[in-house]
Amino acid sequence: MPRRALITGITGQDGSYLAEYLLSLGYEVWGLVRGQANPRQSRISRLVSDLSFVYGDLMDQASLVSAVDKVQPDEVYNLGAISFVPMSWQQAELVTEVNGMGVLRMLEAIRMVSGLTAPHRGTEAGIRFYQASSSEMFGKAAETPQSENTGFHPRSPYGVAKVYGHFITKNYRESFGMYAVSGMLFNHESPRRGAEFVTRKISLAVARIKLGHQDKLHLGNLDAVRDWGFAGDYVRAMHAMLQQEEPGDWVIGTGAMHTVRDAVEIAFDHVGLDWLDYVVVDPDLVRPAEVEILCADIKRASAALNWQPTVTFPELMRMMVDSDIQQVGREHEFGDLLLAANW
Ligand code: NAP
Ligand code: G4F
Repeated sequence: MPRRALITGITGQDGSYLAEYLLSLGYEVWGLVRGQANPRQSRISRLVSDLSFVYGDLMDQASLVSAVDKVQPDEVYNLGAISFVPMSWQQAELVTEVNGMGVLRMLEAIRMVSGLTAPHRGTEAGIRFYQASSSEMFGKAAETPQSENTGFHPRSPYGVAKVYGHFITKNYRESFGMYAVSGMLFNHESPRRGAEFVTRKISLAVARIKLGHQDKLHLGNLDAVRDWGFAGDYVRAMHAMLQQEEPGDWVIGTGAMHTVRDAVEIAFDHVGLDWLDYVVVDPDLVRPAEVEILCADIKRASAALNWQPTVTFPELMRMMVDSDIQQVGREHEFGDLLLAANW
C-alpha cells in the first residue's frame, strides 16, 4: 500500500513543491482545499489529476475531523496559514485563529479520529503530524545564528500565533504521545512565491522594468537580514523530519545571511541594470516592529536528517528573475500578482 499524506495549504508555494515531492516518492497525496477555491486555477493546476482533494478550513473544526476521517492519512503536513507577516497587524485576530488555533484544531482532529485519550507510543503507530513553524518565532533573537535551543521573541501577531502553534504541537506530543514535529523553517522562496514577499516583489519588478512595463520599485527596510533558501529543498526536510524514529523540533535554513539590498543588487545586476536608478525607499512599507536579522544554525538538521540546501541565494534570485522574465510576457495572467506587488 502506498503511504498516504494529507497536506493543508496545498495550493501555496510549499504545498505545491511538497505535493510534487511526495508523488515522486510514490505517496497517495490528498490536499485540503477551502470552500470554492479551485485547485485547477492555482499553483498545483498541473498536478490536479495526480492528487485527491477534500474540503476543509483551519477555521472549522468539524471540517478537519471529517477530512482526517475520510483520508485516514499516515502523515499530515499542516502548511495552511495566512503567511504574509504585514497582514497580521491588519487582521491580527484572523491570523491568530488560522495560524494559532488552526494548529490546535488539526491536532484535535487527529486525536479524535485516532481515538487518543491517553498517552500511547505515537512513534510506533498513528498519524504523524508536521507543523509549519517559522523563524519569525525567533524575532528579536538574543543570539545569531538561531538553533533549536534559541529562545523566542516574536515581533508580529503572525510570529506570536506561530509560537502558539509550535508549543501546542510540542504539548500534544508530550500529552498524548503523538508523533508531532515542529519545523522551524527560515525564509524560502521560488518562482512560485507569492508576489507580496520581498524576493518575488523584486524579481517581478526587475523583469517588468527590463521589459519596459514598470519604472520604479518601492521597498521598505533594505537593511533587514534574512537567511533565504529554495523552497524545493525545504520540502525534502519536512518529509525527512517525519521519517525519524522520534519526533522533535528542527531548524532548517542555509546558514547564509543576506540583506534585502543584496537581493536587489543581485537581481538588477542579472539583467544588466543599476538598482540605484530604480529603487525607491518608501517609509510606508517599513513594519511597526521589524525582525532585523535571522540566520539558521543547521548543524543538528544536517547531521540527523542528512539534509543540505542545494541552491545558493544568488542562484535563487537569478532563477526567480529568469522565470519572471518568461512570465511577464503573459501579463494578462498576472493581474492579481501585480496588484499584490503594491504591498
Ligand atoms: P503560502 O504560499 O501563503 O500558502 C498558504 C496556504 O495556506 C495556501 O494554500 C492557502 O490556501 C492556505 N490557507 C490559508 N488560510 C487557510 C485556512 N483558513 N484554512 C486552510 N488553509 C488555509 O505559504 P507558504 O510560503 O507555502 O508557507 C507554507 C507554510 O509554511 C505556512 O504555514 C507559512 O506560515 C509557513 N512558513 C513559510 C515560510 C516561507 O518562507 N515560505 C517560512 C516559515 C514558515 P488558499 O489557496 O485557499 O488561500
Ligand atoms: O519577504 P518578506 O515579506 O518575508 P518575512 O516577513 O521575513 O516572512 C516570510 O518568512 C517567514 C520566515 O522567517 C515566514 F514565516 C513568513 O510566512 C514569510 O514567508 O520580508 C522579508 C524582509 C522583511 O524584513 C521586510 O521588512 O524584507 C523586508 N522588506 C523590505 N521591503 C520588505 C519590503 N518585505 C516586503 N514583503 N515588501 C517590501 O516592500
